[in-house]
Amino acid sequence: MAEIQITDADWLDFHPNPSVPRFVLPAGAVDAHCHVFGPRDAFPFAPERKYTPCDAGKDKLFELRDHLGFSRNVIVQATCHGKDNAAMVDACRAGGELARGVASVRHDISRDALAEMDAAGVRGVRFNFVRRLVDATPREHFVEVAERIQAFGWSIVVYFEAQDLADLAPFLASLPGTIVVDHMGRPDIAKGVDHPDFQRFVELMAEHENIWSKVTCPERLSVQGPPDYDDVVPFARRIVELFPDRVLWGTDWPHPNMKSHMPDDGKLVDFIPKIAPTAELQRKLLVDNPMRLYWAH
Ligand code: 0GY
Repeated sequence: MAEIQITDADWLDFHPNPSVPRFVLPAGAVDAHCHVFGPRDAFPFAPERKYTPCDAGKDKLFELRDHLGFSRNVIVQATCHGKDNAAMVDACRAGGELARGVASVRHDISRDALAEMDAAGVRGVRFNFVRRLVDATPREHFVEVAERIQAFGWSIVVYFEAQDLADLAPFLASLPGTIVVDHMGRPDIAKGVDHPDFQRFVELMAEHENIWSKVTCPERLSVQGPPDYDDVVPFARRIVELFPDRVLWGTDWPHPNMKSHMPDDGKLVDFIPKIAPTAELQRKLLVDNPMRLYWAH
């Protein structure tokens, strides 16, 4: 009998009516970090998941894209779907040229399976090191995946927490192709932007021109909280100003595992000009960089 999948009791649903942002996005802007969850009737969650979210399907995602003024989405496989990429791939197919995907795959995935995902719009894989989200993956499995995707010109997204950077840095530096770090490596905002931990992340990017960062998730990182998330601004702004050609931005809709509050996605868009204050920085962050990385073919 099919498992009945019940949303976690403490789950926070995405904002029901986000505001219209005051910041007008540049033409062709890309939401380069978002997810789809199910809907579970069509795309059940994975047995090995660590959380059971609300349904948040592609129709809602595309509605939000249009409401906020984005043109395109990069849909990142969420851990609640494990390595079953069906919901993400279905959303990519439905989005056509307006959507790209980042998958989570087994180390022994076949070339045909990669080719099928490539045809649907997938352009990368995600390596997740966050222990509350996934069981540990042997590093040699990640290396094997990294080698298999080279034929397709895909990039790698990595998700880890700040305390793991020192241990992970040599491994990340050894990976081929473009490596995109989720949410600036999740710095501890309370420590301040000049703390050695964040400096280590800045140095990693300075030393390795293939390492990019998503300057995302002020709502997750902020100690101060909504609606302005001003304490995260110095961190994101430093990365944008130092590495303007290697940064991406995304909503992180539907905001998995937010426990303190659910952000208003319109207010998140209003965060962008604080971290990318000029039209040129905004264009690179929102259009040029994601287009170069995810729409090259
Ligand atoms: C994010 C952050 C989280 C979750 C996931 O795939 C996921 O489950 O990425 C998190 O819980 O911090 O980027 O969506």
